[in-house]
Amino acid sequence: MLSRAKSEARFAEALQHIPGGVNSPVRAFRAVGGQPFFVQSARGSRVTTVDGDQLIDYVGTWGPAILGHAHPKIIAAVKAAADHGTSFGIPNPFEVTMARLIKQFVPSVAKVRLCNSGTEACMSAIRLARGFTRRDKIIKFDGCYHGHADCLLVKAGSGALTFGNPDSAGVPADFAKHTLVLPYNDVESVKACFAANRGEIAAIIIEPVAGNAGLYLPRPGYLEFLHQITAEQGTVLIFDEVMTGFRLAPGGAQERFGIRPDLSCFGKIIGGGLPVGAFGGRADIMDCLAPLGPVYQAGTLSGNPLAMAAGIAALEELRASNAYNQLEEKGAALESGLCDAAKSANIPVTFNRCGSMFCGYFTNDPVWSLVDAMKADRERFKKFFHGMLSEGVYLAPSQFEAGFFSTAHSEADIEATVQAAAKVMKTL
Ligand code: KE4
Repeated sequence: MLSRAKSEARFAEALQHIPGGVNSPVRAFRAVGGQPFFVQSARGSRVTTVDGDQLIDYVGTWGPAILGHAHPKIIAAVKAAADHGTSFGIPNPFEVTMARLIKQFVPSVAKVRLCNSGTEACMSAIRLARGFTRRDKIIKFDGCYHGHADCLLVKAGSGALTFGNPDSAGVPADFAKHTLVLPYNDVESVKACFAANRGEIAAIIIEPVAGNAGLYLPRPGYLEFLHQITAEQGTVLIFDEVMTGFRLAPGGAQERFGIRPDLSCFGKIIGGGLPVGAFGGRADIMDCLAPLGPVYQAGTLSGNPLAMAAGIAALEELRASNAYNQLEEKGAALESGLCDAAKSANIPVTFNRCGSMFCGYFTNDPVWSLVDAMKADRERFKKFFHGMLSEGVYLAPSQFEAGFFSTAHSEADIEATVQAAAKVMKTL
């Protein structure tokens, strides 16, 4: 069992100062019940709580920790950079190195702008696509999350093909109405939407592998279809690779699936755990950005030397090591172990995985969309989550989040995880 006293005391104080006691809602454990533990430190595949418990971590700070926590080369890079100052607000060599590295990893990126979060990257890419096309409407997909910009906190309206409705308080209907929300993996709805909005759609933004409703993949041919119809319609195709970028392959999902989007959004891994975002792609679109063009976008800490130093160290280590083959091998071992555990406990689980991202849904049916994901047994997931936590394994605290593992996850970690799952599954 996890000892909790110090975490509970910390959380009680946090609740006095911070809404919900957290600086990002998913950390509050609302989807699984109970209170979050507090982390004292993290190294490799593990986090250590303020109560001294060590947990095998399958969240990896939601994606950045692909090399494990506190990788020595990242820590050394940040320490060395910090000795020369923490922020300049004037161009620094690191940001050019980072831009060059992103272009080397992702061939569809001819130019790139750095910013400070995935939200900023997606918000800016949308504004850029609207400025470039001089159109207002955008298409997003059910279950995909692109950060918390007003125009992206939108759910399908009654006229799904014509209007979006706000998906959060504080978002005016006027800010949501230009966002059209369609089902993922559904070709016909995209065709109908373009027919109902001829010449009006600035962009499609999509997670090429959807990692914000658990994890589901594009059906064969789906991304190719989106690439073709956007090219025909003069619409900008934006891949939100904030999570998948530099994770599913050196060039992200677009490398894995062989698609060149017009723009891509990045974050997480390129900051080595420090605040970061980036968006890039076709030069004719990117050159519409201020100070060259009329689309304004800015950021005090964009290209920050510490975040750049950390991200450069991460990308260089990913390129120098055999990281992606290692992650595929580890993923296959984890997947087969967890599926065997479910089978021997006679528990229906659909296990979706792409590289080092995964989600086990407690359902018998395949999961290709949000509607499918909603069929999963969330009560069973809650029990599984807390059972695994008691066994020293920290999974994403929601059935509707993806799990991540790193090059630092050892065979022993994966074996311990599988053993824990076999034990906990029997109690569900
Ligand atoms: P940030 O603004 O949180 O850096 O990035 C937003 C974002 C954009 N696009 C995708 C595909 C994302 O997954 C995210 C953020 N991911 C969530 C995890 N589901 C971050 C966790 C959180 O909100 O605390």
